[in-house]
Amino acid sequence: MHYSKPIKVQPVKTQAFNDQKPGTSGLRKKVAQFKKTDYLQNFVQSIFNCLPNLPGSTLILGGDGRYYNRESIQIILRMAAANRVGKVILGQGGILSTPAASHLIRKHKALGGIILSASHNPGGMNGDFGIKYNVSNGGPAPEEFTNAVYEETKKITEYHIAPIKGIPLDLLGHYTLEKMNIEIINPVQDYAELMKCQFNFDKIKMLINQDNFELCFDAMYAVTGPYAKQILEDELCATPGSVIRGESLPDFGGIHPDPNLVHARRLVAKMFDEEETGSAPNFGAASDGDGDRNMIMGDYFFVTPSDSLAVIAANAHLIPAFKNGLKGIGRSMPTSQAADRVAEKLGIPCYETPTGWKFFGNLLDAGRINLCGEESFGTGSDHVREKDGLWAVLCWLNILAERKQSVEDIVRQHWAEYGRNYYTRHDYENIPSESANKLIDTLLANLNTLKGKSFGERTITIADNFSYHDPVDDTVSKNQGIRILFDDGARIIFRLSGTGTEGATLRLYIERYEKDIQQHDLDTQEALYDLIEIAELIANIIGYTGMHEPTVIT
Ligand code: VG1
Ligand code: CO
Repeated sequence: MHYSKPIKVQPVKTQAFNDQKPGTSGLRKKVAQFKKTDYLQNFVQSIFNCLPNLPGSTLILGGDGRYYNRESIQIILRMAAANRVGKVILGQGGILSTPAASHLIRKHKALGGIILSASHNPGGMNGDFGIKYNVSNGGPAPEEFTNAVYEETKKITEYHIAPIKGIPLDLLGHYTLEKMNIEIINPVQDYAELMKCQFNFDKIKMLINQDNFELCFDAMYAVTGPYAKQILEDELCATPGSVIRGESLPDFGGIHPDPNLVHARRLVAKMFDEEETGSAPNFGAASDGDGDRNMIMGDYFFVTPSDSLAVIAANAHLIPAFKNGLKGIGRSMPTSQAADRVAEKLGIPCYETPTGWKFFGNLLDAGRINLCGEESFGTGSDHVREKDGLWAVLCWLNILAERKQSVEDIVRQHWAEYGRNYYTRHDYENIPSESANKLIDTLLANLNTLKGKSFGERTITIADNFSYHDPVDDTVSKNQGIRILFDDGARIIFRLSGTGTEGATLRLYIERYEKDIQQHDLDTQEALYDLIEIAELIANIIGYTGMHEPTVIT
């Protein structure tokens, strides 16, 4: 491992922590943990120790603005200076959405970037904080790198930090810290420019400005507020106030900045006209803490993220971003197979990767895919190497502008053509880790006995622990979730979350395909009821968790 020579500063002695293993998307812990003496410093130095080309390099730095963002930025700047980084490009106020940071890394051909975020996890003094490193393609560091960082955190004995005062984070311009240059930039500008090249802004503007078109974007008091206001309200001329909860607050106003039907309550109430005003907006969307997730809604209608991916794929020819056609689609393993059907019809490949955006990076870089998504409200393309909330919203607006139909009509026609993949995810949050591990271990031990078992008219054809072989670099990632596949295409998947900070979260993903158009109007939970029961029979969730209901259903 390479250690960059510090500038004339005495290194600070430190004790290693044993809990700095990055999860699905970087290191996430309670704020209190991150505030422990040297906790952040150890992790940052461990990243730096794994970067042989650090001296003289350019790094991008910013976060979602949550509590502890500003303090962390000052610490990281001083450490970067002491580790002889050449230049840091920083979002004003320490702000950068995750997709904006990804874009800046690519635009400036930076060595990489440090993003401070715990994404959809709650913020504030008692909430969560997080940090992750993105590599030079703009994407999350691959497992090989995060594993190396983890190894480093376990043996670190010292770190380097320049003994200098903080710099003003709110003033645009150029600064110097020791010999390191710092450029503070407008966090929205470059991203907004990128969006203009991806979509037909003129057509979207015409749509948005029709008298009978109303739009509502819920920024959930998180990072996308300023991005959405500039792009949707200032540039696309949506009525001021179309962006709700648009101020970025360090505690996200006390809410859980997770764009789903449970947490984006304000948007859901509007879209289902719960106040009985007589009409709901025609298009609704929400994003998460760091701006990489999206939820899409029509009036009185919710689009599942898996369907959203499939609809975008089927309509890609209408979107300038895909003017050269779709090369291939990527979806995470638990994401529904709706996109596979579109890929099949288009005659392009569909890749199934483990959960987490880092697994799409190689496929995007190699030009094998240019559209990808996850069931967890994540959609993106090769314009950056992260999922991108506002980008997905603009995809939908572009499709609506071209097709001149409602969101619901577009989705229903999609089902009519391709069939409907009924899909749900049940989360059991905050289970004692021991119980969650027992549940998974027992399931794993019983996998061999499941193949061939029949439940009603269905028979299990495959029961395994998903392992991914990356076709680009041949790396193998094991233990990526338990799959129970049935002969009719239905699936039950179990995995433990890798982003939580308290206890364990069990995710149960359930899907079945319905070709018959007469059966496309069922309630999702009812449509999947028998599979939900089979999942309980197979895994004894109630027995292990003591929970009779999931905490969140999406
Ligand atoms: C969750 C989602 C996963 C997503 C990850 C990061 O991970 O399920 O699809 O990539 O969050 O998204 P897990 O391990 O908790 O299931 V974000 O917006 O939190 O960066
Ligand atoms: Co996120």
